[in-house]
Amino acid sequence: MLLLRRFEEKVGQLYGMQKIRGFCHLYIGQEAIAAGCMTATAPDDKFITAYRDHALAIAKGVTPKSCMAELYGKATGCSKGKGGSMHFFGVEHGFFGGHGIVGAQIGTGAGLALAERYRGTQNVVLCFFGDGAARQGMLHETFNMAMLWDLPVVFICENNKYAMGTSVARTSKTLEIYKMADAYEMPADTVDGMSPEDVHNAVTRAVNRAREKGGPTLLEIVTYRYKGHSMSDPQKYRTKEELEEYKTKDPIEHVLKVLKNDHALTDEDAEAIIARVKSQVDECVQFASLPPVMISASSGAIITAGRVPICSDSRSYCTSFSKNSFLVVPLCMQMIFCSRLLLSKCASSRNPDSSKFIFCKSEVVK
Ligand SMILES: Cc1ncc(C[n+]2csc(CCOP(=O)(O)OP(=O)(O)O)c2C)c(N)n1
Ligand SMILES: [Mg+2]
Repeated sequence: MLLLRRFEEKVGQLYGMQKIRGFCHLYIGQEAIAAGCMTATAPDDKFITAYRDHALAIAKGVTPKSCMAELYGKATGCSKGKGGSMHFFGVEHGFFGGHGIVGAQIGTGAGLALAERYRGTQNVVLCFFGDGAARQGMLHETFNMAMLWDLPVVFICENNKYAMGTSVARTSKTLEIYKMADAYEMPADTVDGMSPEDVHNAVTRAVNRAREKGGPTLLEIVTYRYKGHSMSDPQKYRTKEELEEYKTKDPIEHVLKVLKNDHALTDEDAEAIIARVKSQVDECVQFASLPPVMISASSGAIITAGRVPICSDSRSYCTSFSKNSFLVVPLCMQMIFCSRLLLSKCASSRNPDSSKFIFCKSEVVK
């Protein structure tokens, strides 16, 4: 949890320094969910989530260095620098994104569970979505089919109280989201998302049920994000008092107390952990700041280059190899590149000539 927190605090700083650009949604405050889900699942289980994906990717085993490099738009990033903050991927670690369309991953998550069932594995899919996504039609269609086919999936609604600036109360008569499972006779529970232990226990129960062919579960994990919806959120929809109230339940502080009181953690031990995490995050920044690299389109190998084309973020521009030429790539083209990344998982299927265009936020190295 401390690594997730410090990683994202650093991301916030780097964003302010314009080292990281584009859309960026922080998970700070919600770390107990990532921690409890990680400890309650096995490496072969799968995670899929929305755009608030940094912490869940790291919890699933995607390396923090490759995550930071992704934020910098580097080819060494977990999505080869083509996805950015919202589209982290690590299929080899069981992390299936990183999705920007609210609620879309609910159907895709059930599809992943269907694949596991089809292949006859014991693996379970954890499918994360927000309270806002719970209002999407996709949820209802998916719940129906997932129950009908007893799919091995745990639906996790991270209820952080707001969808952008809109509170749950302004969008639904049903304030307790877990009750939406009743219509499909799906087992459901509500969980304190500020307690990693509670998250662990509830997810363990749901995962066991899914492994034993008991079908899906809906868990509404009640949490809070300390930061705005994204980096450009004036947060006028909530009070400072509300925020401060949740900070008193901070999961990291809570675990620190438990470790000190019940597990003989000393102040020196705690300092050592904090120092280790700090240097780990510093190493991530150093790694992401390395000169840009490019990937060979024919072999997939990473080749360092004196100067590579750049793309400052998913909404802006991309430069070509030549020093002064400046190629504007529209968003639709970038989306095609991103979908190709998802389909092929790497750039190796591309025409060698297309290696001229690599999405990279770093500065041009002379
Ligand atoms: C289909 C669709 N509609 C609208 C948006 C714009 N949008 C982006 S994030 C968001 C709020 C989603 O809130 P929630 O599901 O609670 O997730 P949280 O941001 O709180 O993690 C909206 C409406 C979108 N990306 N996709
Ligand atoms: Mg929300």
